[in-house]
Amino acid sequence: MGPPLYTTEAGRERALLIGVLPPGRPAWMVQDSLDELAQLADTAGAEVLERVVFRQPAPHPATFIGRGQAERLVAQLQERGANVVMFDDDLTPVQGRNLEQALGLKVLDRTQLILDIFARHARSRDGCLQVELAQAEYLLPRLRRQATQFGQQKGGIGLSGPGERQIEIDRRQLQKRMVQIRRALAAVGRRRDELRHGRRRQGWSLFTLIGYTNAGKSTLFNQLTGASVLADDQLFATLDPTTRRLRLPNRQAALITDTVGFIRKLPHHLIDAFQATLEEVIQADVLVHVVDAAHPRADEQCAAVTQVLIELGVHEKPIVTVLNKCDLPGAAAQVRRLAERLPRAVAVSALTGAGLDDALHALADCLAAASRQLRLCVPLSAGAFLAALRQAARIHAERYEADQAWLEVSVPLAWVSRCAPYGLPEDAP
Ligand SMILES: Nc1nc2c(ncn2[C@@H]2O[C@H](COP(=O)(O)OP(=O)(O)OP(=O)(O)O)[C@@H](O)[C@H]2O)c(=O)[nH]1
Ligand SMILES: [Mg+2]
Repeated sequence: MGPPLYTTEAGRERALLIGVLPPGRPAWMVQDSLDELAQLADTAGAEVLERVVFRQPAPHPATFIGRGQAERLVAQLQERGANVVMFDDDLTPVQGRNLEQALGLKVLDRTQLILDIFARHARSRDGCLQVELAQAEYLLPRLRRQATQFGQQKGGIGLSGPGERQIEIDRRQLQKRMVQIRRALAAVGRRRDELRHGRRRQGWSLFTLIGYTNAGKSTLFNQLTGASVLADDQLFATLDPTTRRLRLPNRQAALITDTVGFIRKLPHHLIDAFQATLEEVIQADVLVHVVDAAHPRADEQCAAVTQVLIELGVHEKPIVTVLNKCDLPGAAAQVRRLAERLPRAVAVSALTGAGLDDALHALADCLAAASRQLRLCVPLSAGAFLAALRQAARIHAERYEADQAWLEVSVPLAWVSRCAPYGLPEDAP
């Protein structure tokens, strides 16, 4: 792939963070969101100099903050020696352009910051392509702003001139590139589909880890599977889904997938860009919701995750809640409260390993609840089927005769159709 379309310069940015608080709302709401923005800025390599909160009822359509506020901000920026301003909310292309002109330096919004982190963390070809597409979608309506930044001042608003023609060419190049990326991603998607169908044919059950970014999904994944996926105190350390085998306490073999984390105010086209993660979520037999139980805003984070699940139409899937980071002070009180209102909650520390056995039992129980009990009569000549069945199913009873086996099993829902030829009449659908 080509160079990233848009990146910020790491390490050299000195940032002022801007949040907006509507009157009547408690101050913690914006502070909390700014905490997260500061963490995003830090992950992107910027130094946070100061936070500024403006109180105003609604964003100004042209400049987001009021003109008077913008003027005061210029003075503050100069005083602090900032070279970038980061807004906690998304800016329209017009607001971004006007603000850059009014403030005289680089203006980023939350989406740009997240995109930048995604660009830094993407490793697989698939992940890189998806980030590039999300960047292009973000950039397209903002090309004029980019072009003026690069000194093509002639094509002002509503004028046509050499600058404007340049923008047209850039736009066409960008659109061409987007078509190429979509084509490449479709091919990758087909390959993933084949892989998944292969897994399904073999009857593997799938657990998919989901949760707010930094909740400890990768740490838990590594503990459960012995993998060594990067787990880091950064937001969006994981971008590419990874799948490994998982052995449950009842010896049933299953698969578990680690995925990209969710975050509040995640713009929709960014979610769409992470097709691979979405597919893993949609295909899962059981979702494993990992929660940072020591986080002061654990409730809001859970709500944000639930909201994404609703948007994806998968909130009715079987779900196990893993209340993580129980080794940290402050977790205990929250665990009790969260456990009361979240489905099938278990408390663990993925770091120390405490509670992991309970978690595995909870996964097995949930899968069992998501499976069907069948009575089968299988000819011994179907040896391959029997061997695969033993891997995928829980066997409650079995009896062998000269040329056939009688079995009572629990199979994942994905296995029901595969077992149909051997089902005894009362199990027939
Ligand atoms: N104290 C403590 N820290 C933990 C625990 N689990 C994870 N962490 C830490 O939390 C941070 C984030 O962990 P990750 O496993 O990378 O979290 P993630 O959910 O995969 O994060 P993203 O991939 O960025 O969305 C790391 O610094 C981990 O060491 C835990 O049980 N206790
Ligand atoms: Mg991770």
